[in-house]
Amino acid sequence: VESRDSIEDIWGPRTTHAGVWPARVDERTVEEPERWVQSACVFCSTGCALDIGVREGRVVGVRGREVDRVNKGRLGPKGLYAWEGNWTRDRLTTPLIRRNGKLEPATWDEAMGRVVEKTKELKDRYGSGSIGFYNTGQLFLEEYYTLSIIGDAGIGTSHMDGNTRLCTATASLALIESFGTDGAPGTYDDFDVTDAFFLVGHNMASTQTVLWMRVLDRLNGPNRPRLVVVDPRRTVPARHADVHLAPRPGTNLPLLNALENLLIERGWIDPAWIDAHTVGFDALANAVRDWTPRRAAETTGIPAARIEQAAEIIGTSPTLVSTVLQGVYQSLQATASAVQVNNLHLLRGLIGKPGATVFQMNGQPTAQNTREAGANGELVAFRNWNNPHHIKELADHWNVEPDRIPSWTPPTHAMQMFRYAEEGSIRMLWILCTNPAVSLPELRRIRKILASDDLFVVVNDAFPTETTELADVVLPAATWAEKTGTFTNADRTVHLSLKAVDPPGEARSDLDILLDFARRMDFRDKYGGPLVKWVGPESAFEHWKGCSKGRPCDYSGLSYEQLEGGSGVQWPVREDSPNGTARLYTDGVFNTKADFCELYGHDLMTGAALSADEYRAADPNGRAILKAADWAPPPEWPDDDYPLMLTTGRVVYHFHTRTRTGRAPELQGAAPDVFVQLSDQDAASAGIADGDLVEVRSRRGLVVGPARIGGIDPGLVFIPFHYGSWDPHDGRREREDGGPTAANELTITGWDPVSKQPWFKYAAVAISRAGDGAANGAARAMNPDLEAEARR
Ligand SMILES: Nc1nc2c(c(=O)[nH]1)N[C@H]1C(S)=C(S)[C@@H](COP(=O)(O)OP(=O)(O)OC[C@H]3O[C@@H](n4cnc5c(=O)[nH]c(N)nc54)[C@H](O)[C@@H]3O)O[C@H]1N2
Ligand SMILES: Nc1nc2c(c(=O)[nH]1)N[C@H]1C(S)=C(S)[C@@H](COP(=O)(O)OP(=O)(O)OC[C@H]3O[C@@H](n4cnc5c(=O)[nH]c(N)nc54)[C@H](O)[C@@H]3O)O[C@H]1N2
Ligand code: SF4
Ligand SMILES: [Mo]
Repeated sequence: VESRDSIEDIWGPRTTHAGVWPARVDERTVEEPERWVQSACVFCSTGCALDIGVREGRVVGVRGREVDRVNKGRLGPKGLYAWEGNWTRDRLTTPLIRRNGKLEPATWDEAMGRVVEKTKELKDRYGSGSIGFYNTGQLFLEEYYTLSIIGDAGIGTSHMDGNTRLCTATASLALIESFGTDGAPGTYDDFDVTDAFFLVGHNMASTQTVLWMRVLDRLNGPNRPRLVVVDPRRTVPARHADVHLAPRPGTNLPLLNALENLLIERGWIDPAWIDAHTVGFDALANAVRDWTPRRAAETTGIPAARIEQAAEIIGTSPTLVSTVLQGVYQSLQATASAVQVNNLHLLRGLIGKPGATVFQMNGQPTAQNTREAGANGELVAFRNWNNPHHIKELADHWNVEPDRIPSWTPPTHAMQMFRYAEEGSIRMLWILCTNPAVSLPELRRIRKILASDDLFVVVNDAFPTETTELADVVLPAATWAEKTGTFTNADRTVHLSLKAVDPPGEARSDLDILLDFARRMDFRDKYGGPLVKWVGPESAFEHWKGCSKGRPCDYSGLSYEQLEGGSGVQWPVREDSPNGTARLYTDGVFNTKADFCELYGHDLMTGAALSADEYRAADPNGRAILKAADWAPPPEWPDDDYPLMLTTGRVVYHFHTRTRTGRAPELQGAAPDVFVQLSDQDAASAGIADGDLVEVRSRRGLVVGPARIGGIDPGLVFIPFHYGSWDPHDGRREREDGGPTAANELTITGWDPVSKQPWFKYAAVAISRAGDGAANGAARAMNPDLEAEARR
């Protein structure tokens, strides 16, 4: 059964409305299911609820959950098709250990024995600081929580971070800098009633397809909201926009400063609200004063009149929903820019009210939980590692002495962890559920670090990847549908995902692997009992509830039982609010009290951290913080050798490094190959025709792929980052033409000073023609997303 073809028609038929989004159930099964098992989709942070169809112990389909508040039954292409990639023959089914240079099958006892032996040896000889954990935004809450207690109170290392550093570190920091703690202020229901959308560096049509359906239903329905889109490419949202602002990559900040300036100058602000609920207005007004539309136009390349049009919509719309994503987070001055979008809302008092909020959006399905559970380089449950009371509280909950929880230095961010590994002070890196040999910047360097004999690399993954190939021990992971746990989407909705089938071979859930590790390491609490007191997902969740109690991400009133059957529930869920909380900050009181906040904040220009004393001296005490920043020139500017700018991102049909979507036949068929998107002018001056092979070079490496001409401004090149060296579809290691295809061969080792998120969206490159298009059998449409839209 296929309720619709989501490859051809990505978003499906419209369901317009006058305030309440109707249901539409999308379903796809390849055989008739015997039973349906409740879950949610793990292919983006939208967090669509679905049921898994099971027959004879196999997954045979999915169906959107009509009762769920997030998607009301809808699913997009990845939701409907990607699950098929999970159960291919090449799943990892036994542990592997590297012997004489080769990965060979081993028993769990041997593999875990090796990991434990190495951990103990390094801890004894070099201390806890020789061990690092690099995790993900794709495990379950219970798994992150277990990882956190092991890293913090078990090993005692501050080297733990998630790939959320590449993804939503800026989202979390932008929320903390403005509102005091992490946590999305609004709810998706705001989409149904808002008067305007402002999408900043967010290609929602391709990356959160179901959320885009929700926008489309408004754009095509009564009371059409206005749409402003900031993206250097003519993406699908850009084509629907009332105003499309196409900045030069890396110039979000001057644009946003100019918008703030216009709001203030034209009086499109709410002085009484600003006065009652914020601090920092005067400094902000001062900082943006010189950013006239004309000056911003020079820096960004956007016509001044268009900036004024956008300001008028943003400044006068009665309500506004803004979304911010990788075009900001992975670009220059990431946190500084993301915070300016918060400021636009604060200037108008448009937050905590129906239809009025800012989404510092998430990307990965469970990125929120990495952050909540503190597996991302922050402290558990949005506690402040720099606040001794918070450390004490956590230590009490874990039955350990406070000094066992590392808080003598800031947690090490991922890019720094790889640096320490390069320098040799980190000697063991445990990588869980991420594929850094494709997803980190400057891959030649990353491969060298991971391949080094001085670094012991453990990798938990479900598939062989570019990263497992470089590991010393590979642990085969059970994945979605093969394990139970909870996860939380970008509007704080918690879903329960139940085990539907057994994992293949000897694969085990990451939770079981971590619990086994803790047992073998014999971690103890201060009374001599086991440090990790839970034995499975539900008991982990019960323990987490107590840990989160009283914090913003309060789960204390929630249970597995409550999550079964109906809709997901938005945290905080306290005993007195068992149905959860739609909006935060409805009373205009924010989480900025010095005793409560998650960090004391940073200087947005330099990243310098404020001390506790500095923060307390001017305790915002519940008011939101308006923070300003000025434009800083980019680290690398096009020159004669590298005259173009590269930006990277996604296409609708693939998820990241394609370990699953590359194995799902329909998705791989729809977007089989990397491409290099170029403007007509740049292609013509390099003598490149559509489909010709293009060589793209940066100071760090090279990529070869077919040209796709159009939809982008001159001077800019776009490459999707999905295509690593290993083609999961047919197991090829190399392209037929022999060229590397991973965009990250080209990107820079550099990061935002505040969030430490790397600059994936900015590098200087040169292009040249590398061969005839006809030689490339895979030549496809320029941009699969736009093509599908054109077909409708
Ligand atoms: N199909 C699909 N969906 C996904 C994913 C996937 O891999 N595939 N991954 C999920 C994850 S983890 C994430 S983080 C999200 C990411 O979702 P998005 O952020 O929407 O995706 P990207 O394509 O990385 O980047 C968005 C846009 O930023 C623009 N951009 C580049 N440079 C700049 C700039 O300087 N300024 C501005 N304003 N824009 C710029 C690019 O042209 C691009 O269209 O998607 C999630 N959903
Ligand atoms: N150039 C460029 N680079 C980027 C980006 C960009 O826009 N441009 N975006 C960045 C962003 S936002 C992100 S989120 C990252 C994503 O980068 P990665 O996290 O490296 O990408 P994935 O392919 O999602 O890797 C997840 C891995 O986990 C495995 N896996 C799946 N389920 C399980 C499980 O249950 N347990 C375990 N142990 N493993 C499992 C998968 O097989 C896969 O190998 O890429 C970043 N890199
Ligand atoms: S929008 Fe995201 S969560 Fe929803 S079906 Fe698509 S990939 Fe899955
Ligand atoms: Mo991401």
